[in-house]
Amino acid sequence: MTNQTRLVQVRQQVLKHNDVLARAMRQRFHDAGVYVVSLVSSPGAGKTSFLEQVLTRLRPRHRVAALVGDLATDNDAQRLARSQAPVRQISTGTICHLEAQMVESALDGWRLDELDFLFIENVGNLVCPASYDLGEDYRLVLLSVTEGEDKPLKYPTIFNTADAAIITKIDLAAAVEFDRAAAHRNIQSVRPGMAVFEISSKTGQGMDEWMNSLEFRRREAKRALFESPLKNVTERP
Ligand SMILES: Nc1nc2c(ncn2[C@@H]2O[C@H](COP(=O)(O)OP(=O)(O)OP(=O)(O)O)[C@@H](O)[C@H]2O)c(=O)[nH]1
Ligand SMILES: [Mg+2]
Repeated sequence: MTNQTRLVQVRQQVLKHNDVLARAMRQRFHDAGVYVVSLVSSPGAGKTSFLEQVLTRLRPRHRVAALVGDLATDNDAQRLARSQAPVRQISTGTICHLEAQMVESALDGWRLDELDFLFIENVGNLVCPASYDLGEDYRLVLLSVTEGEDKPLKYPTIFNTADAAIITKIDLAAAVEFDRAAAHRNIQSVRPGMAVFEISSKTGQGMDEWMNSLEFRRREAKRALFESPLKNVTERP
């Protein structure tokens, strides 16, 4: 057996182990009635800024909490905690993505049945997080206008594993000559029919529409579980 073959086998075992745990966690989330949303993007695309807005807007009406992953620092957890929601930082050290096991450990001691929404901000990376199911109901991929319209074409896997895309920093679109039509075309060519939202965490543009869509999705997910509980456990493609 070559070293290459062994490496591939170990990687497959790690991914399989992650999938099994993620599946169990998805069931646990559904049983507790908490709707779980994860966020993936390149570093600095605006995940934490967006989540600060989302947590602050949801808090008056819903019970919300967040986990946030980074290689180092608890900067993002401190920022998110300003919303008054419970927040925990996951420090991954040298690992470029979150894994189901890390999420499970970070949830230790939290009563999931006392939450309506749990948000998980992944490590900023457009490659590694794509392979790791975290048991979430809804995965968002964020793309900022400053990154270039071609990112969906260059990193198709992360767009393929997400349920919706958010174009962030739309307030900067004109300054960086963002080609809106090209960005939408590229997203749709990778993932036809994908829902796409344009938002600015600075001005609030597009936030109302996105919040309405999130609440609608949660209601629909609850209704689907109620009508067909056997469909409870699903896997991320
Ligand atoms: N103009 C503008 N700037 C933004 C917006 N959203 C985020 N930023 C800025 O972009 C930078 C990165 O934002 P973060 O929210 O930290 O991005 P992130 O994706 O959480 O970054 P990592 O967790 O390090 O991957 C910060 O300087 C933000 O102030 C936006 O909507 N408009
Ligand atoms: Mg962040």
